[in-house]
Amino acid sequence: MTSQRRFRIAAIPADGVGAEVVAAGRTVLDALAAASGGAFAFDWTEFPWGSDYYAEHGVMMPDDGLATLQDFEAIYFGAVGWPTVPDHISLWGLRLRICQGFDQWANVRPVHFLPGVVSPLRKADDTELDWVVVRENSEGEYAGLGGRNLSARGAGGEVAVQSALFTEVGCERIIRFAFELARTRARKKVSSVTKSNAQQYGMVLWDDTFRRVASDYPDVETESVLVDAMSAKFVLHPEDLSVVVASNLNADILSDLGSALAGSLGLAASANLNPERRYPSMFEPVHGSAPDIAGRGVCNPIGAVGSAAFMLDHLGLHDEAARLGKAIEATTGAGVMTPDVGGTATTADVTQAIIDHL
Ligand code: GGG
Repeated sequence: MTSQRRFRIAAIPADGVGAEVVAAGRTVLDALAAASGGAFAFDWTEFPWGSDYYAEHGVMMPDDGLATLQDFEAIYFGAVGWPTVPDHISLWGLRLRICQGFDQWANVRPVHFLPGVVSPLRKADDTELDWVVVRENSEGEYAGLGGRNLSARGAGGEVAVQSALFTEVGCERIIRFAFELARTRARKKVSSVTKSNAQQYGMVLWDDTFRRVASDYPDVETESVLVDAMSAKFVLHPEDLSVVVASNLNADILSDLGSALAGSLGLAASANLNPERRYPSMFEPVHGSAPDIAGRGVCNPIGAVGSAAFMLDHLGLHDEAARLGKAIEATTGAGVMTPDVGGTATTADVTQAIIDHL
């Protein structure tokens, strides 16, 4: 008799639609586990951290939160941000604290075009569009360096400095990650994105590191593109993209653009990886907490369910991850879609349809 594999997963729905999409993802994963005939199961522990927790405790998560999470094999996250808490406090108090505390330095955000979804980019004669944004997730513009001089407050003379941190180690590891990923793809190409004409220190270090690392991958095509030009390329020549690697801020913006071009932010999945596996990795939809539709049962669960497929891959359940990816495609292909992508289905309808297609 083979023994059952049990995976300890920390669920952090956090704010707004986070609760709805994490519930959807958990339902789908539990259905997959049930269909495995007992081969594997998930042991979920849910943490009530987020903006409501902040209202009660004055912090987004407890001081020993990272120590608590360290014992889990993965973290399944919803979304952070709510109008009652300043965005920089909620983001730094939860999502960035986990990403940086657990050195989840690689944030993988595919731009995936699903069957049946109307996209501003897809034309009738299009070849497959499909690329991945690889986001440096530990430093760059989100290093949290800087300060505000409040001494002149009220007189219109306040000064704030926000620095970006670029280390050669940080640049090299994310660029190598992008090259390794490119080698697994049909189109072996890495596009590196900076604004090094204007940001002449950190981003020139990034460009220099990119050139040096690229010489180890002669089988992979390369290009270095400024972020403004890359934004235009996303819209005008997406067929020329495969792996796009960029700093924390640039990739954050580009991945939202990519998700919108693929049809909706609600579709986009992501993985925050600690590739060395010293710490748990975290899987979350790209979208935020969407206060305008939270609690109405109409948010799109596909970004979160796609992130659950990433988590399955990370846990070694590769066949199940592929099966879940196909079930998502079958669901949108059959026209079962939430209003953000032109459908009339509810979150629960889409979740059930994915389960039915497993
Ligand atoms: N699920 C992703 C999420 O909650 N995003 C909210 C947000 O503000 N993110 C900023 C970031 O990705 O750094």
